Amino acid sequence: MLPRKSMTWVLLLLLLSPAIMNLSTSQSDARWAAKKRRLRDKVHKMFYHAYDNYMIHAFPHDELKPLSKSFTDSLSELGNLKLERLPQDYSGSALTLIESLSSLVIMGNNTEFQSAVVWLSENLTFNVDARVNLFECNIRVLGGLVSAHLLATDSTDRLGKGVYKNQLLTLAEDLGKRFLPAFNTPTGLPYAWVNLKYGVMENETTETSTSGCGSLILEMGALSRLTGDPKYESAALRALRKLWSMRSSLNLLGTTLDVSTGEWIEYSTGIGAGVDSFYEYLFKAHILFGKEEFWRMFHSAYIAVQKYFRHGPWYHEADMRTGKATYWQLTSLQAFWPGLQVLVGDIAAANSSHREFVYVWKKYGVLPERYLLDHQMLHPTEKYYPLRPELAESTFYLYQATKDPWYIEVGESIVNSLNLYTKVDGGFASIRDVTTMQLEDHQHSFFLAETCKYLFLLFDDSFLVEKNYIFTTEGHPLPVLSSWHDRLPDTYIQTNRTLLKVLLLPKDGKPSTTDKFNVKASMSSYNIEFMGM
Ligand SMILES: *[C@@H]1O[C@H](CO)[C@@H](O)[C@H](O)[C@H]1NC(C)=O
Ligand SMILES: *[C@@H]1O[C@H](CO)[C@@H](O)[C@H](O)[C@H]1NC(C)=O
Ligand SMILES: *[C@@H]1O[C@H](CO)[C@@H](O)[C@H](O)[C@H]1NC(C)=O
Ligand SMILES: *[C@@H]1O[C@H](CO)[C@@H](O)[C@H](O)[C@H]1NC(C)=O
Ligand SMILES: CC(=O)N[C@H]1CO[C@H](CO)[C@@H](O)[C@@H]1O
Repeated sequence: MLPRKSMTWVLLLLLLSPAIMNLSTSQSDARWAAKKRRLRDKVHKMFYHAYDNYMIHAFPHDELKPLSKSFTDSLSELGNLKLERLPQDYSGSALTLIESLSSLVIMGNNTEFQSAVVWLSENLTFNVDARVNLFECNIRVLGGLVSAHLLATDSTDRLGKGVYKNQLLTLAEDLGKRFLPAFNTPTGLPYAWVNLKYGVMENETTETSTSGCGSLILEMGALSRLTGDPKYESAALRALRKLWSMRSSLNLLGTTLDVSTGEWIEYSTGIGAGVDSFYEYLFKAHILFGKEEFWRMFHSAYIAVQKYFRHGPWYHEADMRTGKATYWQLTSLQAFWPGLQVLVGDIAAANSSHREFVYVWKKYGVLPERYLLDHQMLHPTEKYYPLRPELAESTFYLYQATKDPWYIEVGESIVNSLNLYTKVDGGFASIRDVTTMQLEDHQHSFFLAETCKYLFLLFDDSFLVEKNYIFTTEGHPLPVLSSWHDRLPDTYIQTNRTLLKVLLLPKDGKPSTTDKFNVKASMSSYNIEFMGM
C-alpha cells in the first residue's frame, strides 16, 4: 500500500512559478489570449472542413477519401492491412459521425449534435455481416456512443426537450452484446476479431496484442455502469487480470499473445504500437472507477517502463524476459506517453520527452511513423503520417499543467503543418511519405475525434471548466462521477479544476529528474494526491 500523506499547495506553486511568471504582465496576457482565440478559430475551421466534406461525400459510410471525394467502409478493415475478408453485406456505420459527436459538443454545436443523435437512433444498426477489430470498434464506436450518451444526459440540456430517450445507450448496449462472443476463450482473453452479426468466425486467428485485450475497461466499464448490467465490465476486467498475470518477473508485458493458450508470441515490447493504451487504461481506470487494484497494476508497470525502456528522454523497446534493449526507435504512437505522465504528475519527464517528439516533428514537418534513434534517420518503410493526434494530445496536457506559452507555439506549429501539407479541397489527407509529402486518399476518423479536439482544447479549454473528465484513448470524454467510484481516494479534494490530476511527487517536493533509473529509486517514497492545477 502506498503512503498517501498530503502534499502542500506551496510545493506545487513553487514547481510551476516560472511558467506563471512568464505571464505576469497583463499586456502579455492579452496578447496570448488573442493568439489562443485566433488559433482556436483556425482549428474550428479545420474540424468543419473535415466534417462537412465527410458529410457531403462519405456519410453514412465510415470514412472520407478526401482526394477522390468518395468513401471507404473502413470499420471492417481497421487494423487489417491484408483486407482478406471484405464483407459483402456491409455499407458503413457512419463511423466518422459517431467519432465526431463529442467534438461537436466540445466545439459548442448542439444543433448538429442533435441531428446526428436523431439520425443515428433512426438509422444505425450493428446487425451487419462485418468482421471488426474488437479494440478499434471499442474505442471508436462504443466509446463514441457512450461518451455522447453521457454528454446528452448531463445537466447541460444540450438536446431539445423530448428528443433524447437514451437511443445512444441502446445502440451501445446492442454493440456491447456483440462484443461478448469474442471473450469466450479458455483464458478469457478476447479474440482480436469478431463478426458483428455472426460472432467469432471459424478459424479466426488467436493472435492479439496487449493493447487489443488490455484497453477495453473504460468503455465496457462505463457501459456496465450505465446499463446496470455487469457483464461488460466483468469480461473486460477478467481479460485485464489475466493479461496482468502474464507479466514477467520484471513486470513487463510482451506485445502479442495467443488468446487460446495465454502464451506470449512477441516478447519485444515498449510503450508504442500494440501496448500503448494498456498503460493508459490502467491509470485512467483507476481515476474513473476509483479502484486500488488498477493503481497497483499501473504503479508497478510504470516503474518497469521507466526502468527498462527509458534512455534519457527516449523510450526504446526491450525484451520482457531480460529487460535487454531490442529496438531503438521512436514511433509516432509513443508521443501519447508525455500526456499520460502529466496525469501522473511526472511533469519534468513529460516535458523532456515531449521536446524530442517536437524536435522530430520540426525536422520533417510532421511526425513520421517510425524514426531510428540509433541512426537518427527515418525507418525505410514507415515514413507515413496518418494525421495522428498523439503529439497534439501531449501538448494539450502539458499546457494544462504548466500554462507555459511555449506549448501554445508548439500547437501553432502543428496547426500550420496540418494546413500546409495535409489540407486538400475535399478534407484532410494522410501523408504517405514525409520526405516527399505525397498524400494518401484517407481521412481517418480519429482526425476528428482526437487531432482537432486536442488542438481545440489546447487553445480553448472552456469545456473543461468546473468539470472532471478523463479522455479515452480515442479522445472521447467520460465524466469522473463519484457514484462510479468504489471508494473515493482519501485525499480527493473538491476544487475548481479543469482536469482531474494526480500528482506523483517525492516527499521533498522536488520534481523527478530525467535520470534513467530515478523513478525506481524514489518511487517508494512518492505521495499521491488529487488536486486541481
Ligand atoms: C454546426 O455544424 C453545422 C454543420 O457543419 C454548421 O452548418 C453549423 O453552422 C454549425 N453551427 C455552429 C454553431 O457552429
Ligand atoms: C480451417 O483451417 C484448416 C487448416 O488450415 C482447414 O483445413 C479447414 O478447412 C478450415 N476450415 C474452415 C471452415 O475454413
Ligand atoms: C521543459 O524543458 C525546458 C528545456 O529543458 C525548460 O526550459 C522548461 O523549463 C521545462 N518546463 C517544465 C515545465 O519542466
Ligand atoms: C472556476 O474557474 C473559472 C475559470 O478560471 C472561473 O470563471 C469560475 O468563476 C471559477 N468558479 C469558481 C466556483 O471558482
Ligand atoms: C427511419 C429513417 O430512415 N430515418 C432516417 C435515416 O436516414 C435518412 C437519410 O439521411 C433519413 O431521411 C431518414 O429520416
